[in-house]
Amino acid sequence: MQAPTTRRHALTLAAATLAGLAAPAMAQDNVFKIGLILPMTGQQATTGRQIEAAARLYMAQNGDTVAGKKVQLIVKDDTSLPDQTRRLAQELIVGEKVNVLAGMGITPSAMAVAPLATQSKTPLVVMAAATSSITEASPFVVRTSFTLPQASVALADWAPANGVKTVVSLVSDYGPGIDAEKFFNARMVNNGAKVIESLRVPMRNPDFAPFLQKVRDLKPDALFVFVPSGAGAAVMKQFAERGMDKAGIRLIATGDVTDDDQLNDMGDVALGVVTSHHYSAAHPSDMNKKFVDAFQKANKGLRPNFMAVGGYDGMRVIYEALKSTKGAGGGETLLNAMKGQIFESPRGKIYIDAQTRDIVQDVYLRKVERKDGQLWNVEFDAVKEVKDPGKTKK
Ligand code: VNL
Repeated sequence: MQAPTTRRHALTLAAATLAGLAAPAMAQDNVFKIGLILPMTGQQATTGRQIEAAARLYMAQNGDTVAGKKVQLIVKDDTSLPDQTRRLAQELIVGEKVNVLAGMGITPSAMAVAPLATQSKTPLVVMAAATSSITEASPFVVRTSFTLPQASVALADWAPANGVKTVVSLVSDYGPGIDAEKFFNARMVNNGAKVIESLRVPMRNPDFAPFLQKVRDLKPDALFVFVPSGAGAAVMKQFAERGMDKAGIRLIATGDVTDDDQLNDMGDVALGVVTSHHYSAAHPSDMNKKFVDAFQKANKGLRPNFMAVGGYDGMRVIYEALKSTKGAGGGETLLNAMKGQIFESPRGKIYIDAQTRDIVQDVYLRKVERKDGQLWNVEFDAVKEVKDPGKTKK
């Protein structure tokens, strides 16, 4: 009679111990963690500020309980140093056991984290970085920003048809700049224009002056520029200071240069600059008007830029994947639910190509105009459903 009691006691104890152990695990189970790694300080800080603000706006508008799980956003500052990005991603995967990694302000950061996403089977939602090859660095990458080939080609079709027969390109000397140079220049040549020179300027602490002087001497019809978000105002200022516009050289660029985060402070020199890009805060849709209003209200009047929209849509992709999998399943299940999503974004209709995991979207031609005392990228044409040309070469 002794034994069963003891055994029952032992069983009860074991059950209690198990329950005790299980309690925190259960709590964990009801939390869905998003590790958002961004440059919140340093040269790319505006990108981090824009994306974090957009992610928080999305959560404020859509709640933080999805499919019965509490969504927790963990924001980490990598100061845009890829070694930091990698270290933080490691900590988030191993320590925090995040369900998703997101953010990635610049290409080197995304490239540093891609192998960790693969090893740990953690979906990596790239919200900013825009070199074509990033989606090929890991099968767990999904992109909601854009690619430079995608943004550049439309401008290279527009320019020769609008008086630009000779061009010099000037790009930041790393992934996205090299993509922009390659695809813009090749398309210009294909369209019968002449590329006089291809210039590359260091990505960190660039001094544009000597390059602009060189462009002045070469006297092309236009200068084509790509620099990452945050560096456009400096280019614009030095372009004016060197009297390039007065020398009859037109500035054309990807929309990274007439970045909505800075555009309004650039002054008259920006007027008339034609760019191609996937998002303008002036995009005339109801959804975008609501997005811009809500973003500005929540952020002391800050105007959202293309980084913000990448962050906002990235959160949408994560939320909908969680919903459609009903909160069950690990990285691979979640990843599959991100592929093929199609929806209206503040930028227009977009989808995540199920094969490439890259974004397909309209690319707009825009011209800087003053309206109600403010500078805007006003869209005047659109190329529909552009797939990344960087991937169709194979
Ligand atoms: C990148 C591309 C970064 C475009 C950017 O801004 C940008 C990148 C920080 O892939 O590093 O506008």
